[in-house]
Amino acid sequence: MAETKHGAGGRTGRAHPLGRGSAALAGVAAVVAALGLAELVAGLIPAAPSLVVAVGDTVIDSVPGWLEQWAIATLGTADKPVLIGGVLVVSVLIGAGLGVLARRYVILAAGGIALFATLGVVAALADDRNPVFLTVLVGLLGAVTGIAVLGLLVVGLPRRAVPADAGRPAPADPADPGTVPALSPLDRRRFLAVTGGATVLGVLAGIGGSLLSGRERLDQLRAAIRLPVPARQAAPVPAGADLEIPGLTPLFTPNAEFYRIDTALRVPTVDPDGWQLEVRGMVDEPFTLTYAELMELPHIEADVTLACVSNEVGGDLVGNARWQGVPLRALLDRAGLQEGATQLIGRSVDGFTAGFPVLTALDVEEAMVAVAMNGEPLPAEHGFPARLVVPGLYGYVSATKWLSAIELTGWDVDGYWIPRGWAKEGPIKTQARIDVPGGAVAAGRRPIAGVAWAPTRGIERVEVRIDDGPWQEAELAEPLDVDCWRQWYLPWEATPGRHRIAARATDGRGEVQTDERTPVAPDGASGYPVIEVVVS
Ligand SMILES: Nc1nc2c(c(=O)[nH]1)N[C@H]1C(S)=C(S)[C@@H](COP(=O)(O)O)O[C@H]1N2
Ligand SMILES: [Mo]
Repeated sequence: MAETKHGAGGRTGRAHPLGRGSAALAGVAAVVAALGLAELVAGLIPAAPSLVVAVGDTVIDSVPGWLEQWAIATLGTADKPVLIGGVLVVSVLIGAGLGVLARRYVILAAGGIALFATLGVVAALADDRNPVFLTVLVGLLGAVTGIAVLGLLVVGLPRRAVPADAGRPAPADPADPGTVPALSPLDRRRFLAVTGGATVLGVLAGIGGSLLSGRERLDQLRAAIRLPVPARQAAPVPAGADLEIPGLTPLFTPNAEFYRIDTALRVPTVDPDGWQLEVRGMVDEPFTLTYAELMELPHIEADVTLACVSNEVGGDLVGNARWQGVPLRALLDRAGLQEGATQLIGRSVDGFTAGFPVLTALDVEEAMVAVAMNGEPLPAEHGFPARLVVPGLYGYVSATKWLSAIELTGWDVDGYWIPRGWAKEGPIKTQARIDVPGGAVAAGRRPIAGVAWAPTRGIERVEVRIDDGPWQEAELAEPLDVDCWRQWYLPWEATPGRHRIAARATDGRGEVQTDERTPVAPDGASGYPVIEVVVS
């Protein structure tokens, strides 16, 4: 218990119980906790600014032009994370310095934290879109948190609040009769716990806050967008296209339930105002479109079922939506294809690429740069502000989200997944899926129902086999479009016992889906879907 004898550190004139290294750690913990809390509040309250981003913006605005150009040229799209990282590193170093300072001059160190927060507030207020009250609130919360953590770690707790060691009463301090403010430093174990805890919580709060704030802002932007009326609208949905059988997949998959597959660790949040789509490569006239320009071109609407090559037989990595956007053919006509331009590569803001035959883009009228999904601007997860949708091709070769460029190349260039062992070409295989009944049911009349898809070819027939019985033809829902899945059902008199139900689809060209079972790699799973049903 030697530490407690020192009372409030420097006051006694003896060496401070915290070493320089520990004090520096305490300062880092204080700054990380302060920044983390400030970021979290900024993320939770949409109008509240991120002070870290504000400081970063100020740095961009104040560095000389040549330095900024150099940063963009050498770092590319990584410039922003690098800048934010730089602000954080400097902050942590300042924290360490303030921690060491606090061993002797705790009030000065607290003032340093307050000054540090003030700088953030001043930087944010330089942007007059940031409301004064919320900006000051964020700064204040950060400063109070930082000072509290630093004070706790460097000065300690009020003596009474320090629990006695292992039940023994804390020994009285002869130098401290109890009339002076009684503070005592934390023991080593508590010091480490508080330092580590504040740092970890600060980091988590900061990550959470920055994730939230990006999304908040994006959702505000999306909500403000007005979609143009398409020049060519999708055909009205015929009565009877959706059988509305309980448990059966609806004809249109709501956006919130649409499967999501991508390599992005964090959903890219792309501001449409700064976004551009480049059409380049083997074309006569490369050009660039802003979001506003893309919205002014004639739009089409198309109902298209999208499927992932990783979808297992019977799996749910497939969905159907009404897409709106600009047909690829119009963009290619404008650019003028050069000889040898056999592949269209979609490039994403996050570096992802996917390529498919140019002929597909020319032949399939509904292949488009989509800006809307089921009547609203693309959700962030599904590629806002723009993505490719190409009927008939698996997403990994075609459906680039957060699209930044359309590149015309020869066939030798490979998209992201090709060197990773997936097939160069990815036409969607004809598939059926059984949705109902699921698992166990009571005996009686039960529909067997599901969906089947063969985008660009359509579905002509679905057959069902129960146990070792004959293939029976299912009823089909009214067709919506050859690019969409089609619902089907078969009335069934379920008898007690265990049953195996299989299904198979025939596409619009009369080809029955293959019975041959293949895994998803390299070009998509095949084989009939089979379910087991227990009837009681
Ligand atoms: N930028 C980007 N786009 C991408 C991907 C990706 O990883 N990154 N994955 C593709 C794959 S494999 C599929 S199946 C579809 C899925 O689209 P969804 O998430 O909107 O359903 O997006 C495609 N577009
Ligand atoms: Mo996929």
